[in-house]
Amino acid sequence: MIRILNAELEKLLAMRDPIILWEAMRYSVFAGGKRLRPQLLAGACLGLGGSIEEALPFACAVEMIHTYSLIHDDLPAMDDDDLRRGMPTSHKMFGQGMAILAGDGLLNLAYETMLAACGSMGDKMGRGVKAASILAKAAGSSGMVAGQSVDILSENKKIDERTLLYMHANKTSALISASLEAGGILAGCGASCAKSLKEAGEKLGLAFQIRDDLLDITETTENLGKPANSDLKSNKSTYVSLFGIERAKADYERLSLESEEALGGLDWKDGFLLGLARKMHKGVPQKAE
Ligand code: GRG
Repeated sequence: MIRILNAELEKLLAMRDPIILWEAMRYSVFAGGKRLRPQLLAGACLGLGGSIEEALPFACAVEMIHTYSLIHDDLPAMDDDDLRRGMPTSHKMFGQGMAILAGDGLLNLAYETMLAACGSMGDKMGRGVKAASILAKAAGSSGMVAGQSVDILSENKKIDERTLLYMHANKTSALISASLEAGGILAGCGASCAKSLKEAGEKLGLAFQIRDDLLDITETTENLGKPANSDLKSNKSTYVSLFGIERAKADYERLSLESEEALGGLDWKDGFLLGLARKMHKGVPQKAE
Protein backbone atom coordinates (compact mmCIF):
# COMPACT_ATOMS: atom_id res chain seq x y z
CA MET A 1 0.00 0.00 0.00
CA ILE A 2 2.73 2.51 0.98
CA ARG A 3 4.58 1.77 -2.27
CA ILE A 4 1.47 2.53 -4.35
CA LEU A 5 0.82 5.72 -2.39
CA ASN A 6 4.40 6.88 -2.83
CA ALA A 7 4.37 6.17 -6.55
CA GLU A 8 1.21 8.27 -6.97
CA LEU A 9 2.63 11.07 -4.80
CA GLU A 10 5.75 10.99 -7.01
CA LYS A 11 3.54 11.55 -10.06
CA LEU A 12 1.51 14.33 -8.48
CA LEU A 13 4.63 16.04 -7.16
CA ALA A 14 6.83 15.61 -10.24
CA MET A 15 9.43 18.40 -10.30
CA ARG A 16 8.50 21.59 -12.12
CA ASP A 17 9.10 25.32 -11.90
CA PRO A 18 9.71 27.14 -9.68
CA ILE A 19 12.27 24.48 -8.75
CA ILE A 20 12.88 25.64 -5.19
CA LEU A 21 9.16 25.67 -4.31
CA TRP A 22 8.58 22.17 -5.66
CA GLU A 23 11.79 20.97 -4.04
CA ALA A 24 10.48 22.23 -0.70
CA MET A 25 7.08 20.58 -1.26
CA ARG A 26 8.73 17.28 -2.19
CA TYR A 27 11.27 17.51 0.63
CA SER A 28 8.58 17.33 3.33
CA VAL A 29 6.30 14.85 1.57
CA PHE A 30 9.16 12.40 1.00
CA ALA A 31 10.83 12.92 4.38
CA GLY A 32 9.67 9.52 5.65
CA GLY A 33 6.22 9.93 7.18
CA LYS A 34 4.24 6.85 8.16
CA ARG A 35 1.41 7.60 5.67
CA LEU A 36 -1.20 6.73 8.30
CA ARG A 37 -4.01 8.94 7.03
CA PRO A 38 -3.78 7.88 3.36
CA GLN A 39 -3.57 4.26 4.45
CA LEU A 40 -6.68 4.70 6.59
CA LEU A 41 -8.51 6.28 3.66
CA ALA A 42 -7.42 3.74 1.06
CA GLY A 43 -7.76 0.84 3.51
CA ALA A 44 -11.35 1.85 4.34
CA CYS A 45 -12.21 2.28 0.66
CA LEU A 46 -10.73 -1.04 -0.45
CA GLY A 47 -11.95 -2.95 2.59
CA LEU A 48 -15.51 -1.79 2.00
CA GLY A 49 -15.61 -2.71 -1.66
CA GLY A 50 -14.08 0.30 -3.44
CA SER A 51 -11.00 0.31 -5.66
CA ILE A 52 -7.49 1.65 -5.22
CA GLU A 53 -7.97 3.87 -8.30
CA GLU A 54 -10.94 5.53 -6.62
CA ALA A 55 -9.08 6.00 -3.35
CA LEU A 56 -5.64 7.14 -4.54
CA PRO A 57 -6.23 10.82 -5.40
CA PHE A 58 -8.02 11.40 -2.09
CA ALA A 59 -5.44 9.40 -0.13
CA CYS A 60 -2.61 11.47 -1.65
CA ALA A 61 -4.59 14.64 -0.98
CA VAL A 62 -4.94 13.83 2.71
CA GLU A 63 -1.19 13.20 2.98
CA MET A 64 -0.52 16.56 1.32
CA ILE A 65 -2.89 18.30 3.74
CA HIS A 66 -1.23 16.55 6.69
CA THR A 67 2.26 17.46 5.46
CA TYR A 68 1.29 21.11 4.96
CA SER A 69 0.01 21.16 8.55
CA LEU A 70 3.30 19.77 9.86
CA ILE A 71 5.36 22.32 7.87
CA HIS A 72 3.30 25.20 9.24
CA ASP A 73 3.16 23.70 12.75
CA ASP A 74 6.98 23.66 12.87
CA LEU A 75 7.36 27.35 11.90
CA PRO A 76 8.86 29.81 14.41
CA ALA A 77 5.43 31.49 14.67
CA MET A 78 3.94 28.19 15.87
CA ASP A 79 5.95 25.39 17.55
CA ASP A 80 9.35 26.57 16.30
CA ASP A 81 10.81 23.09 15.83
CA ASP A 82 14.07 22.26 14.06
CA LEU A 83 13.45 18.58 13.44
CA ARG A 84 10.60 16.68 11.78
CA ARG A 85 10.47 13.14 10.47
CA GLY A 86 14.11 12.90 11.57
CA MET A 87 15.21 15.70 9.25
CA PRO A 88 15.65 19.48 9.52
CA THR A 89 12.25 21.18 9.28
CA SER A 90 11.21 22.92 6.07
CA HIS A 91 11.99 26.44 7.29
CA LYS A 92 15.45 25.29 8.46
CA MET A 93 16.15 23.97 4.95
CA PHE A 94 14.42 26.54 2.76
CA GLY A 95 13.76 29.58 4.95
CA GLN A 96 10.46 30.65 6.47
CA GLY A 97 8.96 32.26 3.39
CA MET A 98 9.50 29.20 1.22
CA ALA A 99 8.28 26.86 3.99
CA ILE A 100 5.02 28.81 4.22
CA LEU A 101 4.66 28.62 0.44
CA ALA A 102 5.49 24.90 0.35
CA GLY A 103 2.67 24.33 2.84
CA ASP A 104 0.33 26.55 0.79
CA GLY A 105 1.35 24.74 -2.39
CA LEU A 106 0.62 21.32 -0.86
CA LEU A 107 -2.74 22.40 0.53
CA ASN A 108 -3.86 23.74 -2.84
CA LEU A 109 -2.49 20.76 -4.74
CA ALA A 110 -4.56 18.54 -2.45
CA TYR A 111 -7.78 20.27 -3.51
CA GLU A 112 -6.69 20.41 -7.15
CA THR A 113 -6.09 16.64 -7.01
CA MET A 114 -9.45 15.83 -5.41
CA LEU A 115 -11.39 18.12 -7.78
CA ALA A 116 -9.68 16.62 -10.82
CA ALA A 117 -10.56 13.14 -9.54
CA CYS A 118 -14.21 14.14 -8.99
CA GLY A 119 -14.32 15.34 -12.59
CA SER A 120 -13.46 11.91 -13.91
CA MET A 121 -15.62 9.80 -11.60
CA GLY A 122 -18.64 9.75 -13.90
CA ASP A 123 -21.78 8.63 -12.06
CA LYS A 124 -19.76 8.27 -8.84
CA MET A 125 -18.91 11.99 -8.81
CA GLY A 126 -21.26 12.58 -5.87
CA ARG A 127 -19.16 10.24 -3.73
CA GLY A 128 -16.02 12.16 -4.66
CA VAL A 129 -17.59 15.52 -3.85
CA LYS A 130 -18.80 14.20 -0.48
CA ALA A 131 -15.39 12.71 0.38
CA ALA A 132 -13.63 15.95 -0.59
CA SER A 133 -16.10 18.00 1.49
CA ILE A 134 -15.53 15.79 4.53
CA LEU A 135 -11.76 16.19 4.22
CA ALA A 136 -12.00 19.96 3.58
CA LYS A 137 -14.18 20.50 6.65
CA ALA A 138 -11.90 18.38 8.84
CA ALA A 139 -8.78 20.20 7.65
CA GLY A 140 -10.14 23.73 7.86
CA SER A 141 -11.46 26.27 10.30
CA SER A 142 -14.10 23.86 11.64
CA GLY A 143 -11.46 21.19 12.21
CA MET A 144 -7.67 21.05 12.26
CA VAL A 145 -7.13 24.80 11.83
CA ALA A 146 -9.60 25.46 14.66
CA GLY A 147 -7.76 22.98 16.90
CA GLN A 148 -4.41 24.51 16.05
CA SER A 149 -5.68 28.00 16.84
CA VAL A 150 -6.74 26.82 20.30
CA ASP A 151 -3.36 25.13 20.62
CA ILE A 152 -1.42 28.35 20.06
CA LEU A 153 -3.77 30.29 22.32
CA SER A 154 -3.14 27.71 25.05
CA GLU A 155 0.63 28.06 25.24
CA ASN A 156 1.94 29.04 28.67
CA LYS A 157 -1.50 28.49 30.13
CA LYS A 158 -3.20 25.80 32.16
CA ILE A 159 -6.29 24.86 30.19
CA ASP A 160 -9.34 22.92 31.33
CA GLU A 161 -10.41 19.44 30.25
CA ARG A 162 -13.03 20.71 27.80
CA THR A 163 -10.54 22.93 25.99
CA LEU A 164 -7.93 20.17 25.80
CA LEU A 165 -10.44 17.69 24.38
CA TYR A 166 -11.67 20.26 21.86
CA MET A 167 -8.09 20.96 20.81
CA HIS A 168 -7.19 17.29 20.36
CA ALA A 169 -10.49 16.41 18.67
CA ASN A 170 -9.89 19.07 16.06
CA LYS A 171 -6.13 19.33 15.71
CA THR A 172 -5.49 15.59 15.49
CA SER A 173 -8.63 13.44 15.37
CA ALA A 174 -10.56 15.40 12.75
CA LEU A 175 -8.30 14.48 9.82
CA ILE A 176 -7.84 10.89 11.00
CA SER A 177 -11.57 10.43 11.37
CA ALA A 178 -12.29 12.17 8.04
CA SER A 179 -9.81 9.88 6.29
CA LEU A 180 -11.71 6.80 7.42
CA GLU A 181 -15.11 8.30 6.64
CA ALA A 182 -14.03 9.58 3.22
CA GLY A 183 -12.64 6.14 2.36
CA GLY A 184 -15.96 4.54 3.21
CA ILE A 185 -17.94 7.16 1.27
CA LEU A 186 -15.77 6.58 -1.81
CA ALA A 187 -16.59 2.88 -1.57
CA GLY A 188 -20.29 3.77 -1.49
CA CYS A 189 -20.93 2.80 2.14
CA GLY A 190 -24.25 3.79 3.70
CA ALA A 191 -24.97 6.42 6.36
CA SER A 192 -24.69 4.12 9.37
CA CYS A 193 -21.36 2.67 8.18
CA ALA A 194 -20.04 6.22 7.55
CA LYS A 195 -21.14 7.20 11.07
CA SER A 196 -19.31 4.20 12.56
CA LEU A 197 -16.16 5.06 10.62
CA LYS A 198 -16.32 8.67 11.79
CA GLU A 199 -16.82 7.70 15.43
CA ALA A 200 -14.14 5.02 15.36
CA GLY A 201 -11.80 7.59 13.77
CA GLU A 202 -12.49 10.10 16.52
CA LYS A 203 -11.47 7.55 19.15
CA LEU A 204 -8.52 6.34 17.13
CA GLY A 205 -7.39 9.95 16.69
CA LEU A 206 -7.66 10.80 20.38
CA ALA A 207 -5.78 7.61 21.31
CA PHE A 208 -3.12 8.57 18.77
CA GLN A 209 -2.79 12.06 20.28
CA ILE A 210 -2.58 10.71 23.85
CA ARG A 211 0.16 8.37 22.63
CA ASP A 212 1.95 11.37 21.09
CA ASP A 213 1.68 13.26 24.41
CA LEU A 214 3.08 10.23 26.26
CA LEU A 215 5.89 9.71 23.75
CA ASP A 216 6.89 13.37 24.09
CA ILE A 217 7.97 12.69 27.65
CA THR A 218 9.07 9.06 27.41
CA GLU A 219 11.12 8.94 24.21
CA THR A 220 14.37 10.47 23.00
CA THR A 221 14.66 12.99 20.18
CA GLU A 222 16.51 10.33 18.19
CA ASN A 223 13.68 7.81 18.51
CA LEU A 224 10.99 10.37 17.79
CA GLY A 225 12.65 12.07 14.81
CA LYS A 226 11.46 15.34 16.31
CA PRO A 227 12.44 17.13 19.52
CA ALA A 228 11.51 15.28 22.73
CA ASN A 229 10.00 17.16 25.67
CA SER A 230 8.80 19.86 23.30
CA ASP A 231 5.41 20.20 25.04
CA LEU A 232 7.17 20.70 28.36
CA LYS A 233 9.59 23.26 26.88
CA SER A 234 6.84 25.30 25.27
CA ASN A 235 4.83 25.00 28.47
CA LYS A 236 1.90 23.34 26.73
CA SER A 237 -0.99 21.60 28.45
CA THR A 238 -1.17 18.02 27.25
CA TYR A 239 -3.27 14.98 28.13
CA VAL A 240 -0.42 13.88 30.41
CA SER A 241 0.10 17.23 32.12
CA LEU A 242 -3.63 17.57 32.77
CA PHE A 243 -4.52 13.99 33.80
CA GLY A 244 -1.18 12.38 34.73
CA ILE A 245 0.61 9.43 33.13
CA GLU A 246 -1.52 6.66 34.62
CA ARG A 247 -4.85 8.09 33.46
CA ALA A 248 -3.34 8.96 30.07
CA LYS A 249 -2.22 5.35 29.62
CA ALA A 250 -5.57 3.95 30.79
CA ASP A 251 -7.57 6.26 28.50
CA TYR A 252 -5.25 5.42 25.63
CA GLU A 253 -5.89 1.69 26.16
CA ARG A 254 -9.65 2.19 26.47
CA LEU A 255 -9.97 4.40 23.37
CA SER A 256 -7.78 2.05 21.33
CA LEU A 257 -9.99 -0.87 22.28
CA GLU A 258 -13.23 1.03 21.64
CA SER A 259 -12.09 2.17 18.21
CA GLU A 260 -11.08 -1.37 17.29
CA GLU A 261 -14.46 -2.67 18.48
CA ALA A 262 -16.33 -0.04 16.46
CA LEU A 263 -14.31 -0.87 13.35
CA GLY A 264 -14.64 -4.60 14.03
CA GLY A 265 -18.42 -4.30 13.71
CA LEU A 266 -18.20 -3.36 10.02
CA ASP A 267 -18.35 -5.72 7.09
CA TRP A 268 -14.70 -5.75 5.90
CA LYS A 269 -13.61 -7.57 2.76
CA ASP A 270 -10.04 -7.86 4.07
CA GLY A 271 -8.13 -7.44 7.32
CA PHE A 272 -5.93 -4.49 6.26
CA LEU A 273 -7.73 -1.70 8.08
CA LEU A 274 -8.15 -3.54 11.37
CA GLY A 275 -4.48 -4.50 11.19
CA LEU A 276 -3.50 -0.88 10.61
CA ALA A 277 -5.65 0.36 13.52
CA ARG A 278 -4.03 -2.26 15.73
CA LYS A 279 -0.57 -1.20 14.57
CA MET A 280 -1.38 2.43 15.40
CA HIS A 281 -2.20 1.31 18.95
CA LYS A 282 0.75 -0.93 19.50
CA GLY A 283 2.99 -0.25 22.45
CA VAL A 284 1.87 2.16 25.12
CA PRO A 285 5.01 4.07 26.07
CA GLN A 286 6.28 2.66 29.34
CA LYS A 287 9.29 4.69 30.44
CA ALA A 288 9.67 7.79 32.64
CA GLU A 289 7.15 7.06 35.36
C1 GRG B 1 -0.71 24.23 11.14
C2 GRG B 1 -3.18 24.19 10.63
C3 GRG B 1 -2.02 23.58 11.28
C4 GRG B 1 -2.21 22.46 11.98
C5 GRG B 1 -1.16 21.67 12.60
C6 GRG B 1 -0.91 18.22 12.73
C7 GRG B 1 -0.82 19.45 13.54
C8 GRG B 1 -1.79 20.52 13.31
C9 GRG B 1 0.16 19.60 14.41
C10 GRG B 1 1.17 18.57 14.72
C11 GRG B 1 1.33 18.54 16.18
C12 GRG B 1 1.32 17.15 16.69
C13 GRG B 1 2.62 16.59 17.07
C14 GRG B 1 0.18 16.46 16.82
C15 GRG B 1 0.15 15.10 17.34
C16 GRG B 1 -0.34 14.08 16.45
C17 GRG B 1 0.28 14.19 15.13
C18 GRG B 1 -0.54 14.88 14.13
C19 GRG B 1 1.47 13.65 14.88
C20 GRG B 1 2.11 13.62 13.57
O1 GRG B 1 1.46 12.69 12.74
P1 GRG B 1 2.17 11.33 12.28
O2 GRG B 1 2.74 10.62 13.45
O3 GRG B 1 3.36 11.93 11.42
O4 GRG B 1 1.21 10.59 11.44
P2 GRG B 1 4.11 11.33 10.15
O5 GRG B 1 5.37 12.15 10.07
O6 GRG B 1 4.36 9.88 10.35
O7 GRG B 1 3.20 11.59 8.99
